[in-house]
Amino acid sequence: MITLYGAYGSPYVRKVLFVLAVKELSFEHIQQLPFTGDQEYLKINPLGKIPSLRDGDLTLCDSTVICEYLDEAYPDHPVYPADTADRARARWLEELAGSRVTEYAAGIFFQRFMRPRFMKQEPDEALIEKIITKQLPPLLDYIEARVPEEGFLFGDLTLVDVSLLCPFVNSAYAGYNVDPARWPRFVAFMERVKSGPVMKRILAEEAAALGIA
Ligand SMILES: N[C@@H](CCC(=O)N[C@@H](CS)C(=O)NCC(=O)O)C(=O)O
Repeated sequence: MITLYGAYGSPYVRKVLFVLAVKELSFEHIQQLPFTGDQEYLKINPLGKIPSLRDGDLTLCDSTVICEYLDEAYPDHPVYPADTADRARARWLEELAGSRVTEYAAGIFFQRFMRPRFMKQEPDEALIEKIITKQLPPLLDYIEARVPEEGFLFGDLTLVDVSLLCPFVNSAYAGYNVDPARWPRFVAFMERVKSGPVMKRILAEEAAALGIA
């Protein structure tokens, strides 16, 4: 039995939901929130971060570790490219998306969505302005130069495509959308990733759970 710990709205949890769905694996989803100091959860993940996953006796933390495990343990419907060089490129872009890009894009989400809702604090609009005008553009230029004009990065839709989208799902919840005039390929690419049946369903379920739909 697989158990996923992690709340809707996390860009990292979304990656794992995509892999579980593509592989048609049944699982129990525990809506674990981060930043709670929950002592029971700290026994599962000492960092207190989400997601974590249990598969039988195995407990894993970190979305990339979890997704790689699922891809190896359940090889039907692979979510990484088959070619070694392509896999390495995919892992790098997944790392980029999950580190600095998420820090900035989800930073907007944290300021405009999480702070008012959960901390009763005003967003730091000066910080958001810096993210939008200074910090994100060089990363968006880098991504724009790498995404394809049509289709996905490595043929069929894989996890790296979804990983690049995920931070911008969060920023969109907070009112920031990537400018299609400046980064047209990436915007069109994200629309393709979003419009596949699996992502459509995951995003609809998430938006409903967050009260955004
Ligand atoms: N590298 C981790 C990052 C996970 C992460 O930072 N998750 C956020 C939620 S979106 C979290 O749990 N933050 C709580 C914290 O940093 O204490 C992964 O890929 O799973």
